[in-house]
Amino acid sequence: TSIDHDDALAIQEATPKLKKPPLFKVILLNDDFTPMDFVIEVLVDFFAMSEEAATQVMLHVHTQGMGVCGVFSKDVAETKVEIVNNYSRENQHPLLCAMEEA
Ligand code: TYC
Repeated sequence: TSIDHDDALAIQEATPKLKKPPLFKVILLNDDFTPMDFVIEVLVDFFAMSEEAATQVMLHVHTQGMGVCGVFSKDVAETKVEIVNNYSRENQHPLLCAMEEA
């Protein structure tokens, strides 16, 4: 009635392995021109951050050159990058959003 080592191996061999989908970091890049308030607005509106969290992330990007806005599935990360970059262009700011595998 108990499952021994050979049983376990047989089960493992017969079980299709489902790989965990990769996650992607969405990152913001610093630049010299985008107003700090605009970056905070982007983080609040598109990454559901509080004003306080958004200010911390913005200042991190401002001083360190880049920073993580969040970690998402590939589809969600791609959509966020596109939405943020389109919104920045529409408002004539050079702010850049990108993604990298986590
Ligand atoms: N460096 C910008 C400034 O001094 C502010 C800024 C922060 C720009 C974060 C982009 O991703 C960024 N106005």
